[in-house]
Amino acid sequence: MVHQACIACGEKYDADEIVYLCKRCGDLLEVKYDYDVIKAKLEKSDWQTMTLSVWRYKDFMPIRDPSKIVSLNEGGTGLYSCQRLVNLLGVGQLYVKNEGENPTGSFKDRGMTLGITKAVELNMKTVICASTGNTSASLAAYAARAGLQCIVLIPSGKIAYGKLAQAMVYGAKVVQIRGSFDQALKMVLDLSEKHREVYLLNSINPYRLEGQKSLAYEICDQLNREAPDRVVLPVGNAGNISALWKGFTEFHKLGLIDKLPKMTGIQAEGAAPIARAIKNGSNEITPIKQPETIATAIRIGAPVSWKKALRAIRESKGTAETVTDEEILEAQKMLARSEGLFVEPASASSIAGLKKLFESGKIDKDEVIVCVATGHGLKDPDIAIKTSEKPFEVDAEMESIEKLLGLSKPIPATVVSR
Ligand code: AN7
Repeated sequence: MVHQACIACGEKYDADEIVYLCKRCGDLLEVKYDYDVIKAKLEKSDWQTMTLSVWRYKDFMPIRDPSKIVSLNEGGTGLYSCQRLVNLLGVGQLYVKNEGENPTGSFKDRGMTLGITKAVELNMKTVICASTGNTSASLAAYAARAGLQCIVLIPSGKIAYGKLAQAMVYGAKVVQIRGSFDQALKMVLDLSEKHREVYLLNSINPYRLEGQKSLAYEICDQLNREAPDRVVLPVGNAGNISALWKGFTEFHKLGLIDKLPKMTGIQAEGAAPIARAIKNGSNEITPIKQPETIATAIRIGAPVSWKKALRAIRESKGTAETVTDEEILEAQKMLARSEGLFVEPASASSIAGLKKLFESGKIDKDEVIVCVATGHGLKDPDIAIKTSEKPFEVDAEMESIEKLLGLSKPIPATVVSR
């Protein structure tokens, strides 16, 4: 039977109980399955012939009625082999999973298609989240798709414009909090516990992570049913690294892959409580009061899923690293210019972290690595414009353009070779 359980004390909760933290000990919950039941379902299922998408994996998901799924065609994103980047970095083998291809431009859509489907199953009419941007954009879209009211709390003045535009145009009630993301998250949690008619869809809600685990399944399927040696991804609130690890371990338990990847989390230097705990060998994190980074998506000082993330990193024998804003911006350009993949700064931190870990000898040359590019570059156009060369401006005359391009001496047509 599908149910929810506390990750610390094991207390069980019904799959349909609306509960965000364990009532006994206050820790996080996770969704639990009987894997023999899933195995039996898979034997009768046509999932392996379906196109790659979140819902190819519906037999692995905690939903009752597939006809009620709220979808915008999420998942099925490209896994790009990046040879030019390999040459630049010197690493063995590298793929980038481009989550910017999702309907609202980030991996959050994987969690929201499931989270909103669950909200509809539970007959909820209003959904809420706190967000550094992408969660709010995604929730607003899926709420609109399902006809639900949506409220989003964002730290005022500190989210990327593309994301704000999305939340606004999808019709969410957008509330800017004069404070940090961490304060906004505390507020939506308290609010949804007090007002039970408001359903919380931050990643503290374990159903969100069930959707996001599909990212791990897809990576394995795209690598012909094999896990990579290592997965490198940005860590903010730490839901995604927890979700991916759950996905990989489930595929492993079900006998679909025979090894597990090393989970490698990257944080921005000014917002790195998890990376610090890993480096210090600590079992706790020390929250950061005023997190700072240009990668606003991961400007988070008190990651809610820290305990799940530390477990994922340690159980998988992975690691964590911090990167500076400068390194993030350099990686963003490098990925765009070497592979044609334009990702937002938070996403580029995975490339920056990979570079750093490889250069310091912490990643081996023979590893097959997947970097998760979590969100599209157009989410934050201001940064890209600020850090790139300015466009040239000339008069609308052939001569001016030729001069600018250094094309002043025409080559006779006959000697132009192809
Ligand atoms: C592009 O939107 O937390 O470690 O509120 O937007 O699962 O939090 C965004 C997070 C990485 C970190 N990359 O993922 C939010 C929010 C991008 C992101 C992360 C986020 P988690």
